[in-house]
Amino acid sequence: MSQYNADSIMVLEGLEAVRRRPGMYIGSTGSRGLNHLIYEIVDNAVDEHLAGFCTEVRVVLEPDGSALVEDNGRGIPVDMHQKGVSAERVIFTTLHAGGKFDQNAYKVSGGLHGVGSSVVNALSAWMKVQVKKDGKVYEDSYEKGIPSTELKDGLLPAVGKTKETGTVIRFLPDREIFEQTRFREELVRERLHETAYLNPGLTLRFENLRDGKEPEVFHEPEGIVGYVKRLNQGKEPVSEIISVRGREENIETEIAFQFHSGFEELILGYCNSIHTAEGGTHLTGFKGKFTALMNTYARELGILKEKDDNFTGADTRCGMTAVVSVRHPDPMFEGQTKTKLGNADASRAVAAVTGEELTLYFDKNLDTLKAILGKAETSAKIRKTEMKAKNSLLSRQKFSFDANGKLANCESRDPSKNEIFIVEGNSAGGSAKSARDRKYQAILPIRGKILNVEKASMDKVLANAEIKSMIQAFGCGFSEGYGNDFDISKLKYDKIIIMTDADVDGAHISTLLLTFFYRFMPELIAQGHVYLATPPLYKAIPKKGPEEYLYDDQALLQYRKRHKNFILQRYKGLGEMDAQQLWETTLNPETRLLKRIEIEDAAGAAAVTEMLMGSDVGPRRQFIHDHAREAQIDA
Ligand code: TSJ
Repeated sequence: MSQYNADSIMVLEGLEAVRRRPGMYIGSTGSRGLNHLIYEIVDNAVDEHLAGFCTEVRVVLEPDGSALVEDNGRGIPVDMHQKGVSAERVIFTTLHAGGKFDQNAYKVSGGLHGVGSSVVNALSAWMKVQVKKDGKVYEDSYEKGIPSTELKDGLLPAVGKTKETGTVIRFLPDREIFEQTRFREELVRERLHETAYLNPGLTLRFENLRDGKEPEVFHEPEGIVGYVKRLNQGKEPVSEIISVRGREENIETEIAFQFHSGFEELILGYCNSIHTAEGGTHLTGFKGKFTALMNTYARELGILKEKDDNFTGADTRCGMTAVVSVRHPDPMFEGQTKTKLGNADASRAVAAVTGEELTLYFDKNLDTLKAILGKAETSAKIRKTEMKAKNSLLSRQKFSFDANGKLANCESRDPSKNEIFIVEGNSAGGSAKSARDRKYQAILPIRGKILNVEKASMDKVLANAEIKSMIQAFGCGFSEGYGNDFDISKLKYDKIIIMTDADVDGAHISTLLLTFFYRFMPELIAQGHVYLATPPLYKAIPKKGPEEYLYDDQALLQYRKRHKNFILQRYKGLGEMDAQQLWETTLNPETRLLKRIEIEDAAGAAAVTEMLMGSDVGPRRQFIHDHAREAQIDA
């Protein structure tokens, strides 16, 4: 029997390899990897669109947990391919079969992408393929990647007639492989919408029959211009949306960008409609040329004088939101997650289009050019002020001898054993000072609202008294991002413990502190030095037996089940506890509960801070109120 020839053995070995180490092919077996299966299949339809033969794609999340993906392309080839097997079979059972069939000029392939339908097939409990072409409907099916439909002379059986063409794939992810088999609706939706922006001629339909929601249609005829419009929603524009395109070295480049009144830079890169999260050559080409162009114009216009330094790249992109999309016939994806474009020709092509097309644009739109250069000037000014403030603080620090009177330091000089508690409020600070273990525990009380560092410029941040005393106490300096003025080896404490009341203000202060660490000392968090103290919410005093501290409402619920007769004392703030109680509940390393802050927590805090600092005070108060308790409980 030809079933047992060398080819089918290779196929089986391939499938087995995928099932043995699925992470190698789809990144993970969690919900990211699971969703990846859908994208992997959809990408094939996008390829067909890029080849010029497909205008619609439909994705359905079915009630039984399977997914359906359908396009109106030419239909996967079903004719005899090699050694008596239909081409369709080869595509779905051979690893990396894609390339052999793709005559498309641009394909969504390389790296994690385009690992192919055979991988999805191998990781599915079942897969059903329907191909409509040449007036016929063909069907095939698989279980765990192994064919379960019998071929007739190596060809797929035709099950009906049709005038349409296209491909329909249905598959159910295998529960034996995935920890999680529920597709994440919002992620699928977001991805399809993104695909619509990058392929303005394509219509993508999305239906979630699982949860019985209304079908959605993503069609974005404005393309990446529409994408930039959406990204800048709610921001105050400083320029119109500028869009340019061009073709160089067989690479198509399309760029859209707009400046807003803020300071953030957001540049999204795509190659063949794959988001290049790690950036790459297309972005370096764009940025490099844009910086050079802006500096040339700034000198021509006399905005920069002969003695002035050039604007930095970051200056010229201050407040820029951009989408850079290239179509490359043979993309190379590199980097940790294979999302960094590596082709050197993409850098040259994007730079050429940027230079030529933007020169044409700015020569005609002087006002826009001046507005953009104005932003670069502001950025350069802030940068210089910040540098001065930073230098003066750093040099002062070297000579100042604990200028901060409020810090109650510990006696030990062994950083690996020392802890510093940052305590909100003076009364709590007072009892913490008497309650602590003087040998290893330092107390730094902070008062009032520390400055919001998310929005403030660096010189304002550093002028803030609370921040200054923190930087001084820690001893390791600071820098924006992972810069080199920060030296973690000089850190004087192994644990930095934030201790605030379990109320609205407390939650706000810990959010602001985390935002500060995230922005100026991210390594502290990354290396696990930052913690939240979790003082109890209640003390339960039973008729008989010992008193017990309860740290959250869950604990109270449990306690109620075990005890009928007790008095419940509710702590409103740290200041309510006496020194002994504070020691027992919050300071004593033997009995306390600490929550280590992960970098994601801090990033979340920074994002929350960003949101809270909008101009509307109403929802901000509400948000703090709604989440204050929760922030303490999961601590
Ligand atoms: F729809 C879909 F997303 F589920 C899906 C569509 C899934 C997969 C695995 C493939 C496709 C698909 C493939 N849609 N359209 C095609 N087209 C081809 O494979 C094709 C058809 C004809 C020719 C030709 O040269 O005649 C070449 C190719 C590559």
